[in-house]
Amino acid sequence: MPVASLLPFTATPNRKSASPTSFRLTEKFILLLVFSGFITLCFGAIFFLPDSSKLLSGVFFRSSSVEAETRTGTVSDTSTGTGKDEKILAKIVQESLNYSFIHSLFIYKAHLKNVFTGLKGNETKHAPSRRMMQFSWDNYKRYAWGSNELRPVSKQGHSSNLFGSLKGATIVDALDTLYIMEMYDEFEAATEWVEMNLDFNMNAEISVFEVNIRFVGGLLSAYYLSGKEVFRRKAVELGEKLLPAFKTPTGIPWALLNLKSGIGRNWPWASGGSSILAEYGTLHLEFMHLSELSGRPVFAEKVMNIRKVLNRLDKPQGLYPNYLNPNSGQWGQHHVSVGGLGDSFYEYLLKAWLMSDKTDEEGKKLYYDALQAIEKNLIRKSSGGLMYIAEWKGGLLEHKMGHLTCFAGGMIALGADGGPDDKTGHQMELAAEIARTCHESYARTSMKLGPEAFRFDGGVEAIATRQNEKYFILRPEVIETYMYMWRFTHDPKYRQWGWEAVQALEKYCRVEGGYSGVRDVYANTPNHDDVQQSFYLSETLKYLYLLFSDDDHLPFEHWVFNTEAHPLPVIKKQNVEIANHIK
Ligand code: DMJ
Repeated sequence: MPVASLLPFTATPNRKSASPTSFRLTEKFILLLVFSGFITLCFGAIFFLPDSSKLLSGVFFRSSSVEAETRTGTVSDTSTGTGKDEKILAKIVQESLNYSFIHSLFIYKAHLKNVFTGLKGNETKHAPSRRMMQFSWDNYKRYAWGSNELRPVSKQGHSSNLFGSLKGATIVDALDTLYIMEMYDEFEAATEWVEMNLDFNMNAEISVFEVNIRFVGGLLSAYYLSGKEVFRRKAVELGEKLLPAFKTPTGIPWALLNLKSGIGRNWPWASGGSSILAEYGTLHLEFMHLSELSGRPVFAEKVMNIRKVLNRLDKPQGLYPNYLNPNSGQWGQHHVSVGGLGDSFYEYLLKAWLMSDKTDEEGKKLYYDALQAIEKNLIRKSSGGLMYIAEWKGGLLEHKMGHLTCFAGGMIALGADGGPDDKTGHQMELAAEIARTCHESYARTSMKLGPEAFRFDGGVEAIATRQNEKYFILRPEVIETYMYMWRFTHDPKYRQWGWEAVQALEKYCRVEGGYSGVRDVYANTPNHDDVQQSFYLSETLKYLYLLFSDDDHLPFEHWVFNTEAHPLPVIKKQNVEIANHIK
């Protein structure tokens, strides 16, 4: 699909150019006219040139791969077969379409809207989360620039083994949040770092899932929001590096991959050498976009094959176990969870359907069937009336819900109006109940921040009983659900709950050098874990910002958020149809 047809969806009411040299209104209009003329000229040229269909397909459906060839040298020339001049013309037309005409048009429209309404955005509502972002970013920049994460208490860099020796996780994860919050100077600094320093050619063993959702997802969003070619190029380059992970007898990818040798393996703790559902099942959105942007079907093929393998397997009670052996293609232990190890697999079924402009019927069916099985087997109500999603171990329920599971309120709300048998009302109620339970898990602590896991047994409800489940690491899932619930209901309680979270974060997590997780949310004074997670900037603060934004800021009909809150544009049906027609 053409990048040009995706970029219009970047329009939001307050959007302005990320370029440091922005134009005045009249200059923009003149530019717009000049580009309109230029585009008309180019279209005329295209239609009157010999073999115009080839060139058209180059411009609209393959032009990204032209770029990839010239800039990375990694993509082979299987696409257009056009000559050098045609390629150059295609490239000029594409760039005019993508970055100048379309972008200017929408920036211009956004500006006009503000002129007419007299609004400069919702600065007052946005202000707290934006200030929090500024503080997190400034401290990361000051103390940990280039490291993966910041240690805000000891004021130094931090790296977990998820990224091997890859660098800059916070920078890549934060790019789109900076852009969305209109922190353009910071966005420029981050872009420069990516251009100069983001390198994947290293002997590093990384988590395929984490690198995909944070790095590939972050780069893709930064590309779609800003139109800067460097992000597209780096995303495709990294995607190529991840492909050897799929070299298993079934095509179910390894969890860990050495970027240099291409050798993969699974986590040693995972049931009998299994791959993890939430890891191999959370590649779909990014890989579909990699195919769109590179013109190479291989990425889409890899993730569609995962579905094929899953479709062949029997599902106990219609549920998906968390463990699957990539050699035998058989389930490992029958553990099922909508939290850790399972969560984003379900999220990506729904979002694959939404991101395909509702053409991916298989994704849709898989999601609603899975949700039905979850409702029947895992969702329960406590005696105190709290709805929760339990975990399932070989047929037995563990009455525990993770902070991670709280994302499900947002997911169920997002899918509520698409399911079979007109269950919208029922699913919205379910989503609201889960949001309420997760809010209770916050409200029942001293710090008003939620524990990592809370239980509904032994006489407690929505409370952590084990010491090693009482920590809070700045996770986003509860605020994420508030954001979705707010968008769909406009019930002010969701903003109120979000505001409570802002106050708690300020009181207990903010330290001199940034924001830190805490070890026990039931204690009266915080014991900081000294990590500012990169997902705090990419997810928690972004969802807070969107919770207090107007609904037309990244509207859901045009954008789908990956599991790390990186917005990816919906691939519009008409573009797919045009592409198929021309092919
Ligand atoms: C994020 O990296 C993603 O949301 C992932 O899907 C689950 N966990 C973290 C945040 O808690």
